[in-house]
Amino acid sequence: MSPEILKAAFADNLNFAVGRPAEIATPEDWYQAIAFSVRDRIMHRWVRQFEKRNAPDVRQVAYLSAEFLPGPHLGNSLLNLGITDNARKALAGQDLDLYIGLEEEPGLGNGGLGRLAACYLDSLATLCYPATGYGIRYEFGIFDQSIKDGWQVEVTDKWLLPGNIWEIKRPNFAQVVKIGGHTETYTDEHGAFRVRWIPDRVVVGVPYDTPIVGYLSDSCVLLRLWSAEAAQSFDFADFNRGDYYGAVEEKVFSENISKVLYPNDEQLEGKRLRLEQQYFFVACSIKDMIRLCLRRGSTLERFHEMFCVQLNDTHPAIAVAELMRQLVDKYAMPWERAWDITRRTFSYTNHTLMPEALEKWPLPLFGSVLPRHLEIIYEINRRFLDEVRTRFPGDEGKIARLSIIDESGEKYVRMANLAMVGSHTVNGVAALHSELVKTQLFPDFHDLDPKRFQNVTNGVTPRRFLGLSNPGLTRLIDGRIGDSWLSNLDRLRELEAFAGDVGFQQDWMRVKLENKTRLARIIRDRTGVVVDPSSLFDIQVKRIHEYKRQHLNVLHIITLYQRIKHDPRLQITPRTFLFGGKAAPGYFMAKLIIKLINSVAETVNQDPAVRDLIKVVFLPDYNVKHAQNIYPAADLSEQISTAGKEASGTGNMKLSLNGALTIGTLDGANVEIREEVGAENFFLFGLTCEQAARLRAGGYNPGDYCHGDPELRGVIELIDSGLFSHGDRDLFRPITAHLLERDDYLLMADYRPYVNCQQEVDHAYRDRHHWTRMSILNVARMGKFSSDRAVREYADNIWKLKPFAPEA
Ligand code: CBF
Repeated sequence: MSPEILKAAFADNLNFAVGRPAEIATPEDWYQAIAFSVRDRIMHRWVRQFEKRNAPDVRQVAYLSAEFLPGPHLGNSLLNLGITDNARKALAGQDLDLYIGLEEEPGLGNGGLGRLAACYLDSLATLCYPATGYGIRYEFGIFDQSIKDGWQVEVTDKWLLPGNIWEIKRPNFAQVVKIGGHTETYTDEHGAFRVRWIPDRVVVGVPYDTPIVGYLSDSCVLLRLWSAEAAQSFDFADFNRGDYYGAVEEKVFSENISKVLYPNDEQLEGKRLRLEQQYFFVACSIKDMIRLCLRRGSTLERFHEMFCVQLNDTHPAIAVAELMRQLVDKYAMPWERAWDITRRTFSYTNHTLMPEALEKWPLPLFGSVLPRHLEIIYEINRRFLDEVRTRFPGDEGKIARLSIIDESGEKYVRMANLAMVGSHTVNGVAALHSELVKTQLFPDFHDLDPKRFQNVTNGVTPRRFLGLSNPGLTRLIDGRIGDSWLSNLDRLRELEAFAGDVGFQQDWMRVKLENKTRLARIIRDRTGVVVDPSSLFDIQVKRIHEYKRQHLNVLHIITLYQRIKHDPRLQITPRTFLFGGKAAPGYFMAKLIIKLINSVAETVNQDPAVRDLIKVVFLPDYNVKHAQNIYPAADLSEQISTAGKEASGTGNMKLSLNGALTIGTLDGANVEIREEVGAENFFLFGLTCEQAARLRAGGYNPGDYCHGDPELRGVIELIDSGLFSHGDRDLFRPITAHLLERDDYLLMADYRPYVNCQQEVDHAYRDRHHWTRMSILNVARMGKFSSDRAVREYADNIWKLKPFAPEA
């Protein structure tokens, strides 16, 4: 698409869609005009695909996810359409990057899980698979984080305030969803015994569609997000009686369902509204699939041939019971046939081993929201446990563990068990995690049917996380190996040949320094802290969680601080420690860790004795947009979770893809990253998963580690002395007391190996050529971690899905 055509499109949209003459147009107006022009080109592709998608033999994947975290659309869509350069030319001197930077991102997810879903949509589109992502159009996404006096303050997200150009409302495909009430039996016209659900209330789900364009592929997939509206938003009867508030109450009540994203990452929020949200989007999505199936002239007997449905964690697991309800209650299908179709339709991805994230709903709550589903779940469970009994007669322990209903005390519905029973395949998200899913999480299900278990190691899209966010490195790589690697990441291997080339290394260092200089400017503008771009950028960006161990990183910083204070002539590699991440608003320890980071930053950054050898920064409001500026600038990637706790991680992949070296434990996908990049290019430390288990089993006493290590003891004492808290000796006591008394995440045991490993990092960074060689090799060997590879594995091994043939 030539610059002239784009120029005309921008001018047209500025006039006709935005309604502003160029002479008075603001940057926001220009952003809109460009975005409309780009959307037109995406819609054009979407419309052209209509026939293909609706052909009777096309099977598609429905990716059900309560979270999607796509990041801003404009820059990525320009890249995927291959028109960024021409758009720049069309703007003749205006700053395209400024306009791109104005876009609010849809923060419709908490972290890794939602971002993974967005990477998979990018790859599904790029690889031309027929696919729809179904989710919730939260009016308020993840909160914006600001820092006041070192503490996290949550500010309501308002992503929809400036309007959202990328979505199209489709009221004609709205769905009605029942909630609450009771069930009753009746006999139908054929004399058959049937059940119907009489709800307390109904809400309407209205879909908003965002087409996601693939990279240079002519293909699009759909992101369909449901928004809740009242069935009848204005009750005239109430209004006429003079009850104005009553008249709008129903509207407010219904709309609450899609109002706000629960801001908990890997923590169960057992609230009624959360269950309603889950059911709401699942019910709308299943009905939408049934509609599409019938519209294409198929019977529901073939539902599973037209749709495979991926459950992104247990949040959408109620879909199993909902499809059964539709097939049996509404379409009068015999139970056995409906169950066969259901089992062939669903597959389930587990994303966590954290017990607090495994969803279970108190039975009374569940029954009051979804009375019919509870009956269906009981019936699924009865039939399932009958089978188990014939295989394992008399093993009541096994039966209790496999049951969808937890009856060990107060009764619960276990959503993971429902997902397991209702799916043909379950997968973990990294090799180690998939093993632990078999051996720790679902050993009884594994005994029952080992063939059902698979691994699909996560992947990330190289388009957004290298092509878009790191144009300098992209150009450098293009210059050596051509540009097709963005759609075939294995081609990065060809860079290995240049890893020792001094000229190439110098260019590589130059690009890294430019990226660090840019980030240093952002840090200064957003926090006031001045950092030196030539220092080692040591980066830990992710949700704040005790198992991710941001506080282990802090213990290392305080160790260095202590060493510098004890020895004023000490020489260490100058470092900038950068943290970013949000804490769940109700997670006290996580919020205290943020306060600790900021308090240590305040003390260390201002102490002249430190001679600027270390700087500590907490960059507020970590999100996709900010991440894109951070990854390219990283020298060191902190992946230091307690082994066996991080399912996979994906930030680890994005940082390595941008040339950062990893310091990490053998946890999640770190294991595979290390295998790929080579042990010699990875800083490994800490307990393995088995060692951690043995240590706990043998009676772990964290205090012993502290007492046996004077340096560690000094660090803990320094925190307790009030030095970082203006003399308040109690402020951080919950952290230090937990470390000394319980230390669930084994920081004390891993402290010394971590600090020693950091010393190796310090030495390695002094040899810049060797470091750069390692950095090049990290990038060269990241091919495996493309989301294209992951999506192909899902398509081939789980969904049995074929891509569309490329356009002639
Ligand atoms: O699989 C994607 C990511 O999901 C999580 O973020 C999650 O929410 N369960 C995990 O914590 C990550 O390890 C994982 O990479």
